[in-house]
Amino acid sequence: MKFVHIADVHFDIPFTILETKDLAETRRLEQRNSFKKVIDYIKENSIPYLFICGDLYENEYIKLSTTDYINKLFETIPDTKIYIVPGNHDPYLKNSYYEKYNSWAKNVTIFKEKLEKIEDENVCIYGYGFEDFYMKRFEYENIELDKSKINILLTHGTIDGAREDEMLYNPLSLSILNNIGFDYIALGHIHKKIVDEGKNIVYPGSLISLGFDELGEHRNDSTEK
Ligand SMILES: [Mn+2]
Repeated sequence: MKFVHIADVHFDIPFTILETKDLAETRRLEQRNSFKKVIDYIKENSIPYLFICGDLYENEYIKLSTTDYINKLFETIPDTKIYIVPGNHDPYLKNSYYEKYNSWAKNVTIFKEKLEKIEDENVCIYGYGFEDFYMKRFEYENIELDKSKINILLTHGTIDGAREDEMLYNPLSLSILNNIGFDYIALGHIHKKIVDEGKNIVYPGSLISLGFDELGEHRNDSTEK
């Protein structure tokens, strides 16, 4: 199957690290353009699924105009099913745009904190996300997969975190996840691209560099499995 997996777009982040408001505004335009490139890629290649694994926007700063921009792009790929798991910067709060924006495109599904399973032909998509700025240990050990299907987990969190603060962001255990046996685990939270040894647990990294600690290439690969 073909899908595109992105995370950590952080729409409308203020970019206060940049010296002038003009520079920050320019960077936010680049942020929009890079997202549009992803959508254009999906359109040109008829990719059936888009997974957005948290921190699509900044809850505190996201503007209605930006939400409209995102949603209009979603509407340009009506044949692509878009699955969003909210992260710690865009939790599914009451009055968040996830909750209050009532024109989300028909092809968009937004997960909440309760694990949901969506069956679609030969694929089972499992997802859960943040409903607040923090999420402690989530019970996922007992998930039993139908191995005759392709099983994908979407979430936003920390794999094998050790520090106390990491435990506040949906801590996940690599060995437990490996035991469950998902074919692909689409994550967000870490802004650097990380692919585990089995090549099926992936942080795509932020879409564009959001700070001077995120330099280097940021690529939008599509994955075929
Ligand atoms: Mn993030």
